[in-house]
Amino acid sequence: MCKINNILIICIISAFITFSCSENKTKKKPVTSKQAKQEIEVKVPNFNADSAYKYVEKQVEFGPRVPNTLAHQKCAEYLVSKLKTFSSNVEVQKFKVKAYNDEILNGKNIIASFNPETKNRILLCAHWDSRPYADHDPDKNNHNTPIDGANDGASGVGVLIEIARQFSIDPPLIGVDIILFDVEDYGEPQDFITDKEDNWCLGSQYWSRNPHKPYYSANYGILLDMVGGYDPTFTLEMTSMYYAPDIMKKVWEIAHNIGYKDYFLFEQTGALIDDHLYINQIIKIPTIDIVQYDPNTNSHFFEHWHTINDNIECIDKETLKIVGQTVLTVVYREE
Ligand code: AHN
Ligand code: ZN
Repeated sequence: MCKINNILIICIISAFITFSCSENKTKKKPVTSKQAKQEIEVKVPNFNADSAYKYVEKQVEFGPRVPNTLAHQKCAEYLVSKLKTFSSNVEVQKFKVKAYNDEILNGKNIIASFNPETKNRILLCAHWDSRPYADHDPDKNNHNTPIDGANDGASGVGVLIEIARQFSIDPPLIGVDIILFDVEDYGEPQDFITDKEDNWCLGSQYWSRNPHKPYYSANYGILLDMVGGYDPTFTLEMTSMYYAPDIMKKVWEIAHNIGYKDYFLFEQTGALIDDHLYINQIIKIPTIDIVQYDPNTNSHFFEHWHTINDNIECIDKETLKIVGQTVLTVVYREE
């Protein structure tokens, strides 16, 4: 009797232990591999804004990077040699295009690839040329003066070079192509309107028709334009929303997730003609534009847009950090 009782008690206890253990297991939230990657494995590098700022400063020191000038040529050499220190796959795509005024411009799209063999890739881009005319300057006498383009041009490129540096230290899982487009900003001046269509973004139009690799594709693209100004807000620009609403949502949510909700607003604003338009239309890679929106200016761009004051003083390191850290997080959260 006593023996049976003992065995019974042991059975009951062990059944209880087994039950509570298995209950414990089922109570735990199942962790999908995607979650595990995001919460445990994924370490996103720290974007260094001082480093990005130096890359912006260096570009501006060449002077205005206007196509067919020496400063433009020198800056191209600098960008190529800098990117070569971070990637063994750097290509220069040379091309000639006709501007709105029939001038022939010598352009160079500069491309740095990471994990070039994988088909699972994303595209990050910005334009590296600067505008030949400060045609929105309050002083009409400056309308023919070329601009430094510290924010309009150099800021996006500075962020992308810092991202390339981070990739060289800690390679991402996904393939990435960084493309620095040329001849974005040689469009018709506001006091010389022509009937020539599509006269902006000539470098990205060229690349979209002649990608650096035959049958090139990417899952999606992110364009950075004017990402260094003070007091920035980035809104849901309509061209991006038309062609790539899911990417927009993903990027904005990640920005909120890492603490930048005050800068990335879920507010729709007007459609822009920018490099992403042609990438969407011609090569059909869904591409968004992260571009500062300022409700207080006529242009809705930053205050010194296309003026002689778009110089290094326009650049806030904090803004470079906000955008750079967001884009880095997007890349490292991809599988
Ligand atoms: C136009 O003004 C046509 N597009 C804005 C794109 C741009 C100019 N981005 C920088 N400069
Ligand atoms: Zn511009």
